Amino acid sequence: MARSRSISGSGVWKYLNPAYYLRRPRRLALLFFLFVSVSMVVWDRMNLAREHEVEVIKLTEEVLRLEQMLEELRGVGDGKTLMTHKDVPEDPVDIERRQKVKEAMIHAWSSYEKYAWGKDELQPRTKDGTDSFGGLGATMIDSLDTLYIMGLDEQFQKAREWVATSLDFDKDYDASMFETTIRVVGGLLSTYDLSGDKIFLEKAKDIADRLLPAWNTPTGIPYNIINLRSGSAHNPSWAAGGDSILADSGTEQLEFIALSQRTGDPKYQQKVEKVITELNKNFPADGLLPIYINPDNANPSYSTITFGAMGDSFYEYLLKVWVQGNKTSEVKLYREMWEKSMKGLLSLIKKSTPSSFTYIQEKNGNSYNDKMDELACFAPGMLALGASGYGPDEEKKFLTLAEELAWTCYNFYQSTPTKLAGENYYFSAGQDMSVGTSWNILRPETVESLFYLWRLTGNKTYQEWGWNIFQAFEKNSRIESGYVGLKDVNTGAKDNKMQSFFLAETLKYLYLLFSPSSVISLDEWVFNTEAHPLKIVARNNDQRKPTITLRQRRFGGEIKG
Ligand code: DMJ
Repeated sequence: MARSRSISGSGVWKYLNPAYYLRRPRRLALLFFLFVSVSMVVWDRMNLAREHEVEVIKLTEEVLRLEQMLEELRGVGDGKTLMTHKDVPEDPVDIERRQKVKEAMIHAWSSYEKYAWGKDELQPRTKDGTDSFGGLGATMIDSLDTLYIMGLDEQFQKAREWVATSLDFDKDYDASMFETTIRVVGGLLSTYDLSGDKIFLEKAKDIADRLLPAWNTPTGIPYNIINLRSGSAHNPSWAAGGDSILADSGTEQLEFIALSQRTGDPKYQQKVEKVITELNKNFPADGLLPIYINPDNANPSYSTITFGAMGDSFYEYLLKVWVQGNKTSEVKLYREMWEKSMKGLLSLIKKSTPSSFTYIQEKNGNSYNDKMDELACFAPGMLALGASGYGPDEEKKFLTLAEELAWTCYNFYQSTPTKLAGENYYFSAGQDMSVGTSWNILRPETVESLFYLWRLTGNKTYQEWGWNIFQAFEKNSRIESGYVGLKDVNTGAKDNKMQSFFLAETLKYLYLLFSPSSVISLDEWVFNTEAHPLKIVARNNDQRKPTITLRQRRFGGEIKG
């Protein structure tokens, strides 16, 4: 009993009593010494851990740099180097940033591979996939050429196997012919042009043949929805009066002309060119068409005129078919129509107050709407690409306009707390821009324009802007299982979708923004609206023989021009 009292009573508790130590200075000194030693050890460990973290980051960067050097050496082995065409050595900052973008692609792709393999799109937060395009492997096909261009050989081969063995278009599914064309036909044709592998051409032909009945209308202006198995076609029920949508009907020309060139079968080209000749019959002097067109008589309905949703890529393709056709007399009509539309675009240009941001209005009848979609931010790139076809004065004017619009689009990003752009913006007197619909779904249009402006002006500012946007995606949209959009760019609240165009377009344009201009040179390639590069081929009236000579190249690192 006496022993137990001494442990629970004065025996242990006395050591916690300060008076005990005041009476024993030696013990106090010992205790102080112990406290200082332990603190120093803890502090030392924490410092060491921090130093290790820094070391690991440095090593990761070093690994990326060495990988890059290895790829350059492989390039030398192939008789190519990563020098630009002007033989200027690459800026090391570009190399580092390109690697960072490549790493982002690896993260996006491996998340898709892990959680949504073969599905149309990854839902990163629920870690599963969804078939938003009828189960056509949209992300797989949209990513093929990006993987190829970035030199991600293993990933590319695995995706190629899936295309060869599991991709099946025989589906009782009402597909959007626009989305199917730009993502699937475009993605497959681009990968065929890059790799020379015939499987991609066969698959492109298979899906294009299933889409062809959509053009069987009285005018040849297509219905926008088609059943992939039965070929029965119609327009979406929500479109005004059963009309066809302008962008959906005028954004198949590049892909179907390319398919005719590569197969030697003219039927694809004939269908899509008929649409343009039909629209040209009553093409207005300002080249601006409303977003709804009647497929029975080709009359435009009273509806919005816009360079944003549902109008945008019609104008883009007028220019790009001219580029694809080598800018020859055979494609003169496309350039003429495009130049008319650019007159119309000029009539929609306005400046905000107080900061003088240049923007493109929308129009309905005689009334103008001070609203601009982020989707319309493809326009600076288009203007820069088309400027060189004008004489010197017009060229300068359109290039200046492109640069001004790019500044506005960049500010769509810079003006929000997350530094990511909302879906559209309103302009009001004295207040410049304000976000309308506030989501961001990882769209590419602004970085697409920055890519064109960088390539065509050489101004490094556009690289800086692109890098800032990339960092905002990394900060807000990257999660452990992929990349997500934002429900609201003001709060940063996340959605649950990794859009396939993030891998097809956003990351590809960012990667090319930091690559030499000989990589997918704009003199040799034309990008479809989903960023799938198609090789520019001499146009030949005799479509019986393919006129394309493909570069068959073994895989050996990143593509180098
Ligand atoms: C893509 O599918 C294409 O760029 C299309 O032209 C517009 N919408 C998305 C990206 O925002």
